[in-house]
Amino acid sequence: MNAIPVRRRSTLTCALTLAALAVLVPANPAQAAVGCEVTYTSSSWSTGFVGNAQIRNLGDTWTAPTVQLTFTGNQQITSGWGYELSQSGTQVTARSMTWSRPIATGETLAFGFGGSYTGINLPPTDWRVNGVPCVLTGQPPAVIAEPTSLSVPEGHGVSFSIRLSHPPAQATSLRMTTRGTGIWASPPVLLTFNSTNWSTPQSFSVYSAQDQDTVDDVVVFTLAYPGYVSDTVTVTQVDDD
Ligand SMILES: [Ca+2]
Ligand SMILES: [Ca+2]
Repeated sequence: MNAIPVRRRSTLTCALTLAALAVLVPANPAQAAVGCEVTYTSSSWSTGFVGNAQIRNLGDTWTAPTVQLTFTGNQQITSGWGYELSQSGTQVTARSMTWSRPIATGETLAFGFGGSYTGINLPPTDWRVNGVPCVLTGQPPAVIAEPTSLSVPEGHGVSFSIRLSHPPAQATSLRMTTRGTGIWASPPVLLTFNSTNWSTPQSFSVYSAQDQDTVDDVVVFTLAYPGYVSDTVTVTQVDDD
């Protein structure tokens, strides 16, 4: 593994300097950038509701997009318009019709539905276009890591993925800082996002080295990108001593 050993922990805080020691930009396959921004409005009465979705394309042109959303309650769709709707459990899938026109960058697709519910009619969550999660309108651009919390046995490695919610104005590298305890190592990569690869998750791995203690050490990565809300990833060692 192409890794840089980091210092042994001294006291409570031991900053790990993992990033920016070397430059290695991974080659990304040519791939359409997928990004979407959702505006959802609804009106409901005692047992029924109508909902309208507008989804703006932040990435490359969609030719036949598939939209997914998830209800948090017992909402059941009984009618729909704009796109072809189907529901399985709490998940709704909206597929473009054969006559639906492509949605270019910056354009918006729209569909709506009527349905029934009992209890509280909360807005749907986990909106996705072609499987890629969307942001809600009004949300600021953000760094998105998945997962944001994970554990790793001592002597092993794990990885997490990083992408951006919105396309950047220019290509810039992610700034990664760490704090925590323990002995950790990571490849000396510099992750760069630009106008074409911003929505494609890039993988970053971290290795938990053997140590002599019995403590489940923790390292927290802060992932910063200029003009974007940072995200953090917490990695917890499962000590084997
Ligand atoms: Ca140990
Ligand atoms: Ca330990």
